[in-house]
Amino acid sequence: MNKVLALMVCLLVLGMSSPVGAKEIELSYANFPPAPTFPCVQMERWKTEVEERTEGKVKINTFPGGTLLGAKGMFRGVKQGQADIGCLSMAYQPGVFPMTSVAGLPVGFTSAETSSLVLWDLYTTYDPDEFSDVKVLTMFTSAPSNLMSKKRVTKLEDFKGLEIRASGSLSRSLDLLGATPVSMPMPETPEALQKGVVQGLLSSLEVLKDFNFAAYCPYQTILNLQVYPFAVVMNKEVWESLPPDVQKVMDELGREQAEWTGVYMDGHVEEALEYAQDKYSTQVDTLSDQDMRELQDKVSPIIEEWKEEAAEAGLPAEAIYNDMLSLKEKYEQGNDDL
Ligand code: DTR
Repeated sequence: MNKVLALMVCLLVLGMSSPVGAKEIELSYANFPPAPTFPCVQMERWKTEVEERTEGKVKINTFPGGTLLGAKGMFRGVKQGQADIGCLSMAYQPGVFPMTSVAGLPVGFTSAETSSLVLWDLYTTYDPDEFSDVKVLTMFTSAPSNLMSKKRVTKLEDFKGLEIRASGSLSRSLDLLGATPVSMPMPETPEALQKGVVQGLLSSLEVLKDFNFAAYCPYQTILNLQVYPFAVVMNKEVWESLPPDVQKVMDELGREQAEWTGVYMDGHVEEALEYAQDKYSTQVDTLSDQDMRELQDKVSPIIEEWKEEAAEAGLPAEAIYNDMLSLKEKYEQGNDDL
């Protein structure tokens, strides 16, 4: 009798896990930072849009906080099929993305909306080999990077010897400014700050709120340094297995998602600055015009270094760079139809 009962329970449980009208397609989406941060906020928005626009045909299971794949293993993990979709920061793997890393050069982007659209346009124009093993679903960038620090920095000289966390070409900027860069992905930064391994970080300022860095970094200095490029990629075989109507929904979302994320990011930076000032009375400094010009001069070798590396990788470096500058100007003037 007991066996019969157990069997009935088993059948019931099995039946419940695949109810009538179950989603036809389930996809996993891995992300490396914690759920409240902007890469994950954009992930949830994309999930909702895809689920709605495919009328329930597709279900996306999201895994924030490195629960499925971490920052550095993201690209490989998606290619190997450990996750169907993954969100990666190109700056965490120097040398792997010679073309799209152009968007991480110090050219003075002032908004994530502009830089995200520029990155997406450059990617779709040049269709670089670096992403040929995956399907790219969207790209976007963080907002311009500024300093958050335990020590007040009001002039270029103050950078000397400061140990600051960054990644990719932002670490190189710190080098050129005389600071001591400590490279690590964002999720490792809270511990490094708490333990005093670093005295601050270079990033977009929304992390003052999303990681509560305002509690450790009472000083911010506006530098408008590089943005960090991101890509959302899907395992190629999984992409090829999707029906055309689902592919169409995802393709149509590519540029829209880039823009949405940029707009969200810009607004969220403002919110985080207000939060930091209200809750922790943080102080925002700017450098003198003279120091800002000098800063631009000091970091400019990064552009030449990128051009050399891109040319070595067989890319039309000058053309890509010049296209980036014209696209930047176009979007800064709010002219989308050029
Ligand atoms: N600034 C880059 C990218 C970045 C900005 N905000 C977040 C939040 C979570 C992860 C990454 C980022 C960086 O420092 O990695």
